Amino acid sequence: MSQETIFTKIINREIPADIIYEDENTLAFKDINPQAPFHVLIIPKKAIATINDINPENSHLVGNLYVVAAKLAKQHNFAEDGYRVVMNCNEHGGQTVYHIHLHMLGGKEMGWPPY
Ligand code: IU
Repeated sequence: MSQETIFTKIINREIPADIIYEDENTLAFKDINPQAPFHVLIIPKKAIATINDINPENSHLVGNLYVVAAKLAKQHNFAEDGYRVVMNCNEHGGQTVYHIHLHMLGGKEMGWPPY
């Protein structure tokens, strides 16, 4: 199931976002409520609602999110220091927007566990 969310509007430039990366399948933009000095959301342009909707046909789109994360980390010079990527799923995971997105957080040392 794929429903239109606010992220579809960002992809279609119907609402503004601070977009820092785009290619044919993927978009990355700054989170409006950053939890780290660098906090971006990396999303597939094709809407996939949750991790539960990933399958062999669309999994390459999810793999691309990690390719972009690695690229951005190098570009922004914190690949070696490290960073965190997180994808929340449904209510217990803390998901609020039902278009999968990889949170990428960098520029500071993260704590663990994340709660
Ligand atoms: P979550 O994993 O679904 O909880 O993350 C949703 C994120 O989307 C959250 O960090 C919000 O700050 C962020 N966000 C955004 O960047 N721009 C928006 O217009 C909306 C949410 I709505």
